[in-house]
Amino acid sequence: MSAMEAKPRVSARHAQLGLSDRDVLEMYYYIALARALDERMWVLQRAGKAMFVISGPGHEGCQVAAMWPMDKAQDWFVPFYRSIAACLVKGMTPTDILLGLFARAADPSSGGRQMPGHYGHPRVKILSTSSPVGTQYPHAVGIAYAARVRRTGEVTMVAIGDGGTSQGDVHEAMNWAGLYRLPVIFVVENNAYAISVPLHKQVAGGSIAARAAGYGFPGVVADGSDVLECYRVARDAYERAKRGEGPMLLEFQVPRLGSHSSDDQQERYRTKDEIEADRARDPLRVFGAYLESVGLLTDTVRQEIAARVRREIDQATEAAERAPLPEPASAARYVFFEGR
Ligand SMILES: Cc1ncc(C[n+]2csc(CCOP(=O)(O)OP(=O)(O)O)c2C)c(N)n1
Repeated sequence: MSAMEAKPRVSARHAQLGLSDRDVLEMYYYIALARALDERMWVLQRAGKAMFVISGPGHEGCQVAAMWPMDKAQDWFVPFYRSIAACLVKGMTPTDILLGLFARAADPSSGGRQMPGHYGHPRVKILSTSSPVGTQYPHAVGIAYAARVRRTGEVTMVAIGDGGTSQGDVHEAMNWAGLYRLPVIFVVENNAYAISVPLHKQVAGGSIAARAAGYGFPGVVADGSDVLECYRVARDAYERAKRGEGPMLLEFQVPRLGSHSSDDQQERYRTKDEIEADRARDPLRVFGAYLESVGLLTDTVRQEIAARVRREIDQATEAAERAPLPEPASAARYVFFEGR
């Protein structure tokens, strides 16, 4: 029996939330997997094998926690470019993600025709990502509206960054969802920057979550480094949506552990102290420390998870790199309507 299959023990916070030892170790595994995949993508970009990387170091904890209560087969997820961890929990594989990075024909997001970071996977109900930020909010509300009309019971979760909430689309979407009490969970991953623009230049009222009151549904703030707290609010939002009580806005305040993208250098507009302070809030470390404190993340378990993650990322890199590029003749496929 491997250490990860050890008999569940009852321990403080996570047990109170109804999470088993196995659940929290699995959550830690996904956070570690997303982080390792992220790091691998940067290495590949620096090695000249990928043209661009936009990833989410620091965002993984809240993403895994928010996706956890969802029904992975039935519900919908509408991601943004930092949603790697959420997409992994929802059902994308590291290979799927790297096929997109290398622009390979088998990339489930776009057949290798989108920029990296534009996740989508019809089979696992992840909607394709658009480049203009904010457009995903009305898309998500449209899906939630359809679910209501068709009485499917599906819940939709949509994610965005703090800067993206300045777009008009976001307000229209939340207004409509509030009016019709739609089964949609609005996630805002607030890392306090929109590229190099700090939060105080984007948000006059001081709070993103507070905006929800104006649309007639609750908005809550959670520390994005506190995986269990993020899980608690996400589960509340999910249960509320399932009961037909309408949307909820979850603002996760996350550390920003990297630059905006591989075309950016955050050291040019952030102080050393600020970057250091964010490092101390790294969800991988914070959640790891919690799991250690309750005796779950022993050295053996940590090594076992690290080895599993390394193996999966190595295999995914090899498979994706070997996969063929799309045919030149398919360049215009899906650009124009192809149905009847
Ligand atoms: C409508 C639109 N305007 C501008 C851009 C360029 N752009 C891409 S990401 C981004 C910053 C978004 O910041 P935020 O939503 O806070 O997310 P973060 O990248 O910080 O996680 C901008 C301005 C865009 N893609 N779409």
